[in-house]
Amino acid sequence: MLKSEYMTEYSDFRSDTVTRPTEKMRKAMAEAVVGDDVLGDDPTVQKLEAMAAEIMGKEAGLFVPSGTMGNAVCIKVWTKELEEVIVESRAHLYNMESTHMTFIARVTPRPLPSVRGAMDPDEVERSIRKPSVHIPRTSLICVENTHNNWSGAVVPMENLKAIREIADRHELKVHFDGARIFNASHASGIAVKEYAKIGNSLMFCLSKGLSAPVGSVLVGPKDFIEYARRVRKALGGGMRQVGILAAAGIVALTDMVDRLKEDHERAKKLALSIAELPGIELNPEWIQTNIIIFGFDHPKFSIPELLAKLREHKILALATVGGIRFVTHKDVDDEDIDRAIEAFKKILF
Ligand code: TLP
Repeated sequence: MLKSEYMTEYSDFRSDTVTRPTEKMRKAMAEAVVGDDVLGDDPTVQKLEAMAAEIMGKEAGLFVPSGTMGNAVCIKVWTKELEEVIVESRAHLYNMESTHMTFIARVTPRPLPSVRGAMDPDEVERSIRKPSVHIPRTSLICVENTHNNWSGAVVPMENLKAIREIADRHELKVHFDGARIFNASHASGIAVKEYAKIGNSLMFCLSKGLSAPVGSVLVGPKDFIEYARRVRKALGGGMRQVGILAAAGIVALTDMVDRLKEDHERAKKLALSIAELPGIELNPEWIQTNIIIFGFDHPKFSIPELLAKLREHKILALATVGGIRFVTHKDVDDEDIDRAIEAFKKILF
């Protein structure tokens, strides 16, 4: 454990965003060759962007400070005012990104229900607006995989392909929120490149399970990325010697992808161990990746009370859409899982 790390007495299941950079990342950051990236001079950023584009099978990449900015930039590039975006009703970019769809892109969302993140393709097609002076024009469909607020569900490829076909038939764009696309790929065995084909653009995060300290990457066609670069600048996301951060991102893509399966195994173990406890509403079969969300209905404790009790046992988790969320990641190991299971048992029995 590095001296600069803190809160290590807690088992922190709040998010995979809490992961600290590895020692190899810190070393790569210290040694990174950097330049002014706004002037196009940072070779480490360029290396990361090219690497991301190659991995995802797209023409170009763009390093952005956060997943939220990445999604905001993509929606802004693909849409214009008086347009509408079809989005799954629990999607992160619709619910948890401070309304950038209306605030920045100035378009309206059209939220649709789903079965664990998979929207009904017929309903997607029916929701595409017919041209009229009275109503917005549909221009974009957004998909998310894995689906955070559906407990890290892997949205089936057939469903994504059906949505892509509809988009093609109606000449619409698709933006793919792939914040945790590597988790989806591990769980399904489908290559990230195959998922990336669904989206005209895809955003993925380096700072979640992949453990980089900061950053996400957009990938897409060259002209899209050129315009996205201008939008990023307009939003204040032009960063200077940012190769320092990109260096950690390169280590994330090189070293941290394969270990995600450990996070999935630990999440499954935790889910199976707590599913039967009093008050917990959880189907462990739904846990496919590193996110566990469960409902909680107990005669003695509310959700905030359970979270406070868990905290007394040095276990951190968060309340979210649909209940309580536990996320597994590099910085929780088997001992942390056992500690969480013990704490649940002590509190709920
Ligand atoms: N998710 C975070 C929080 O915002 C809730 C988390 O802890 O899970 N897309 C998806 C699917 C996400 O889960 C997130 C972050 C984002 C986009 C935004 O990424 P950041 O946090 O880098 O802006």
